[in-house]
Amino acid sequence: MLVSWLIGLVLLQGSPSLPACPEFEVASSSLPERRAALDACAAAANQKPIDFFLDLVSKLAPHDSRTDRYGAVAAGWSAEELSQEHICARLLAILDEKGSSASARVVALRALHALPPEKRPPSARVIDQFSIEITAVPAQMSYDIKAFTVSPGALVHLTLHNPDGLEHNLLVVAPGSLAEMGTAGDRMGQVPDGRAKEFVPDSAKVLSVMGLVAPGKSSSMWFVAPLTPGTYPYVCTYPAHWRTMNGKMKVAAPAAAAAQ
Ligand SMILES: [Cu+2]
Repeated sequence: MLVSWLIGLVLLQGSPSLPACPEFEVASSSLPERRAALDACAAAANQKPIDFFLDLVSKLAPHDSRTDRYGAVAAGWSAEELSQEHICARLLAILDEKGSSASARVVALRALHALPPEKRPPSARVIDQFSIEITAVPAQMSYDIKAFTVSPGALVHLTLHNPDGLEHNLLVVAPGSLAEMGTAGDRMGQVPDGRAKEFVPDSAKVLSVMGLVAPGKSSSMWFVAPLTPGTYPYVCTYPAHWRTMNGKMKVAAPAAAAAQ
């Protein structure tokens, strides 16, 4: 524990604007282990754990692979701490800030969602959460669900089950960009680091990312639905899969969704 304190202290002193907490980032850590590491790093930085945590959150890159783990930590925080006025203000700033990454926004929204509605700031009192499970149909190169509808800005929890014999991923992409992102995935099959990048194109048109799911496994991701209504394709960009392995996420206000 002392070592992790010292590492955190050294790293913090080396780059005061960029908090770091190596023990917190260990992928295999359990939630209690993660919280203990975070508490130690925050103490070393002379900060309250939740403030230290929000500093880390604000640094999350778009489609950061740690997003779900950060979100689980956020959702596990006590209502007393999360509902403090300055914490709510910070969470709302991360949500609203144009410069915040998609990953930072989803962690902030999960923290607000963890609060009972009456303890949320008024502008976040109603948070629409939508859960969906999609299965890769064995030997069909397709998802079992071809379309679903969410409301703008909803907190979405999407699980992908893969009982197929091949790996698959699932990306939510910008309206009209299915073929462009699909062919970009195809090209990644021909470059050395394509697989290391899990065939995820480096493009602003990629809105949400679930990396490769191995045969027989399931994985899930959280994301915030776009605010702009429209039809957002979801697609597997493993080379040669995209033409049949895709679907449509419709973003529509609740009244419009009910009328569909
Ligand atoms: Cu696939």
